[in-house]
Amino acid sequence: MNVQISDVSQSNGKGGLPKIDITTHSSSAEIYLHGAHVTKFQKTGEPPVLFMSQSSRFQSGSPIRGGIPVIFPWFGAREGHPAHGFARLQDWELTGGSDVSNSSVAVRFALPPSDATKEFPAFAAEYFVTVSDSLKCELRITNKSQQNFTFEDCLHTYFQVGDINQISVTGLKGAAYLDQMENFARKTEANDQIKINCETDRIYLDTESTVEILDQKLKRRIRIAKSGSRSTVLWNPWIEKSKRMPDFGDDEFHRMVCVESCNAAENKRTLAPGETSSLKIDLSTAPL
Ligand code: TA6
Repeated sequence: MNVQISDVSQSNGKGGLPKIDITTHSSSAEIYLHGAHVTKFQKTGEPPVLFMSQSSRFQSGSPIRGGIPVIFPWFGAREGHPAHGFARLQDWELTGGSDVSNSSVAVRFALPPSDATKEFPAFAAEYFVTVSDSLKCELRITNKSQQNFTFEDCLHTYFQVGDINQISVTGLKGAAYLDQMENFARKTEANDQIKINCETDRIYLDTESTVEILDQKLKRRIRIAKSGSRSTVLWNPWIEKSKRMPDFGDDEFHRMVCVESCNAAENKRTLAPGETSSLKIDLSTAPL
């Protein structure tokens, strides 16, 4: 990694995996090359924005549990393959970066070809992360083949909350969703403020809305703005699924919620030869 940017240091993190640490005058972030995985974003003087499991694995072939998993080229389960695609399991290359200003640092990653990528039409996958008083992430996929390329992509963000029982999620009222807890039954969101009090696993469809997490305990709102994303997934594993996840603490569901910005299920994407897609999120906080 020969990228030299002020405020960016490179080191070996957990499990000896290479990572970069970024500091700005108002925030700090941490990104592992494994999966180009943002594992930390925190504004100075505030609790972390991203949740990280204390039981996460940091090893080749395993996903990191928490932060922002980069999901591509499929979402969810796939017969004979790891769930959520291979992008989060591969080592990405740090290909560039710059001090956008004294309060913002941008870095860029690329997914190198591998045995896993060869099963798919030729593509280029690039990931851009900009750290400032907000966190902006962009996943760009370019179809380098001579055929259409259909895939799903998702920034599967884990957010830290003070207490799952004291949050609500807004911005999805009226959206259709597939309820994975009822065999993907199709429903419509009736609530302006969604409360979570059981295992929740929903793929909201055809929505480009900004979502907010209103956290009464931390007295904070987290705003998830997005573009190039037609689906939003809302997930909390609650009690029983938490116990079934070896890389997730039994009681960690109290302090996290996933709001994932995706193109999944019937919102999957198709790129014509030479076309490029862009999935962007902009994460920010404000006092409640
Ligand atoms: O995004 C929700 C979901 O698909 C859930 O069904 C749950 O499986 C979660 O992703 C985590 O998946 P993972 O493969 O990271 O354990």
